[in-house]
Amino acid sequence: RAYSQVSNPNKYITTPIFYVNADPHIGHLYTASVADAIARFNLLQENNVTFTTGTDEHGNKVLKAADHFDLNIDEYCKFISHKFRDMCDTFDIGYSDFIRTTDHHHQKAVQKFWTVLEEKGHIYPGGYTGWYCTAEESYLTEKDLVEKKTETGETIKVSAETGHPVEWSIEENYKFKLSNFEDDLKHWLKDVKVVQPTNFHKVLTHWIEEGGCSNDLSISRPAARSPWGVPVPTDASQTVYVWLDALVNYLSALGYPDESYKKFWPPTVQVIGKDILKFHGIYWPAFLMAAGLEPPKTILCHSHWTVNDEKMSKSKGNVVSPFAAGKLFTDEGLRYFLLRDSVPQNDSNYSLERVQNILNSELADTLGNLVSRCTGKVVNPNGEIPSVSVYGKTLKSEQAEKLRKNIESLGDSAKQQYESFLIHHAVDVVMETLRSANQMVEYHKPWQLAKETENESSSEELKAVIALAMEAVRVGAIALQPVVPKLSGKLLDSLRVPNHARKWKDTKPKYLSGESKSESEKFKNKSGILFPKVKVAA
Ligand code: ME8
Repeated sequence: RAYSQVSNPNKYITTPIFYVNADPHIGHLYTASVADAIARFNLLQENNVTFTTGTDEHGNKVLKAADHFDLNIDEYCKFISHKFRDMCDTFDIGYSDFIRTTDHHHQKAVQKFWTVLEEKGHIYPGGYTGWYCTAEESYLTEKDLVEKKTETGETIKVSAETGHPVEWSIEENYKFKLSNFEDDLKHWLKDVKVVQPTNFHKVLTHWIEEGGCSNDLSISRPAARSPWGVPVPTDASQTVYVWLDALVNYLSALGYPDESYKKFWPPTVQVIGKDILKFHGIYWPAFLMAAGLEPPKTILCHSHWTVNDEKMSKSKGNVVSPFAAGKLFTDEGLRYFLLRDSVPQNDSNYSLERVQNILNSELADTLGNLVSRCTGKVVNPNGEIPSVSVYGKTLKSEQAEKLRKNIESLGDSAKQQYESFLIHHAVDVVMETLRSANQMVEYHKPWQLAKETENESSSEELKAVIALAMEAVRVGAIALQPVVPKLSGKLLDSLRVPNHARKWKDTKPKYLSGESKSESEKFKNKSGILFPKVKVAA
């Protein structure tokens, strides 16, 4: 699984590591798919890519979950961690390393990182009295809380953001001098590119202006209350705060403290959800600056998926399992939908009807029909793909002109969209080209030309139509590899595009490349339907 190419730029892409207190859902798959698409796009650019994901396994929340299932904590963590890994494998999330915070080398890395912070004078013993939210593993201040009536009529305080209850807590612990890093953080945030899209950059800037780092941060818990964690190296009566533990995964996944981590440091893109922006946009860069390390180049923060316009939650019972959804829509279909029907800055909505409409209109109709129109029995009984170097420029219709323009600009336009993390727009660029190819086919009516093959000009026109439409499919399939690697692979196999000719530079149309006029090819798997129509919603 390791991706490696010699002497090209090194890129490090990460996902958050997921809590093992519950099963994976489509939100987790979405984050992993966004990061995977970015990693794959970088591979197509022939960069050296390391891409990591994994599971976050310490903390009271996880202990409680193991208890609930009456399982030994190690067994429990392994069991759920395996489900996340299984999700990654099922949906082609091509990680180079899957890190677990219970891994021995990770725990050693956390202790090393702690020691560096301590030696540099950023940690001091302190105490904390205040509200603690176990579900968020976070201390909250009065202004983060609202009151709520329970079923028994009792009034309790809950987190305003998540609705989870808080408890009053008095404890001794170690603190990190977060307040010392306010100016450095502001300086880091001066470059708006470090947190994208800009609405989330604004949220962070606002937090800091509102005093978000004026209080120091508790970074350990008494082991008596929080036994499931990494022991503080200099004080076994304390365990490291789960968020510090978890954030260090981005270093330990690269081998830290072994010097080899430097090859990929700092992270190129760290993909996260909006729920963990504060941890990645304030605590994480502050910890890194304190340790003398460079903060990430870009944090890509996305919004959330709702289900039928409601927030996904266990209590509502509307949590969508990626495995179940993958059975309804195929693995590639689900991945396509999640990446295609979302924008990072706003929430997106999952409904059976919506998935069905998108998949049927784009994968089955626009893409699938184009392929079957050009390879069907009547139009193309021998399954030929006529040489596009010969026929690419021969059609003179307006529709063919427009299609050629689309094909020629596809590589640059889609690249720009991927580079701006607007994956849905990259898909738009491809779909636009495929729709234009369908219009060209409708105009030239190959099914009629096929009846007139004794007429030489009809026969040549037929070959040109098929060649140009298939060129649109080839270029589109290369550009869609980050989104649907398997489906694109299948198409490129059918078109007999060799593996070494599937890089981004190969999106250049062949009829422009001046390479020697190639022979016709035979389409492979010509009888198979590319993407069967879905029928699950009324
Ligand atoms: O926060 N829509 O883990 P977690 C889209 N362990 N994405 C969603 C989502 C939704 N409805 N719900 C969750 C943790 N996510 C920590 C992270 S990293 C050092 C430690 C995604 O299992 C989104 O990426 O609660 C969110 O940030 C992440 O899952 C939270 O996963």
